[in-house]
Amino acid sequence: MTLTLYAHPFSSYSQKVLIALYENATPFEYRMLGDATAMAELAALWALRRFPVLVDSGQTVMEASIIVEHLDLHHPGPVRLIPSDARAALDVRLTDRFFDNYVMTPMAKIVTDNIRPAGERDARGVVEARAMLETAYRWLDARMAEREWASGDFSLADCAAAPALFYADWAQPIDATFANVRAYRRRLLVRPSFARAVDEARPYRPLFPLGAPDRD
Ligand SMILES: N[C@@H](CCC(=O)N[C@@H](CS)C(=O)NCC(=O)O)C(=O)O
Repeated sequence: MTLTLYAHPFSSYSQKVLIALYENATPFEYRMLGDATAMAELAALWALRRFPVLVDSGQTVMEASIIVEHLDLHHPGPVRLIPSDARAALDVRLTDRFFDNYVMTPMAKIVTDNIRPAGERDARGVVEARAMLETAYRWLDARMAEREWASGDFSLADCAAAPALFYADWAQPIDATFANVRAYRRRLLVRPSFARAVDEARPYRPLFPLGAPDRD
């Protein structure tokens, strides 16, 4: 076994990488975080202690997008997550940035604000995060009008989109007027790689700070 992944099933960025691994049935050792030993190992690997982190034959790889790129480069399978055409790859990377910066980040802002003590909350920041999500949904709805996946064939962009839209809809429900986004989210939910990640995370739903809705 050359690949070790430090991750947690309920973590959105962990799911982004798990989707990539499951898409290609790539074997790996799962170091489940939460366990004190695994947390100490993570801290030794990456000072910022953010996860997921991949260790490949002694090389530490951080940041979910870079891990997916690393997997596509060094452990490719039948599902190529970065297109070989450079122009198509650029659009995949742009779309990946869109999901991280404008869906995942505001979603996380809303969720983490809820964990703070009442006197330390950032009401204005949460209003801005909700507004950013609405703008992102609108942009994505137009983009997805005639697409099955976010950028060409199933790719890194969809690995990013799946957990981002999954949790964003719990934090700031995607309005029915954004029918293309809702349909895309449903397609992602039945994609076997993401369906598996969602199933593995089910036991942790009581941990969702806003209260996980009884669906999905
Ligand atoms: N930019 C990082 C973000 C990773 C991240 O924020 N992961 C969360 C879990 S989903 C985390 O490490 N949370 C622990 C913390 O914030 O201390 C990436 O793309 O991998």
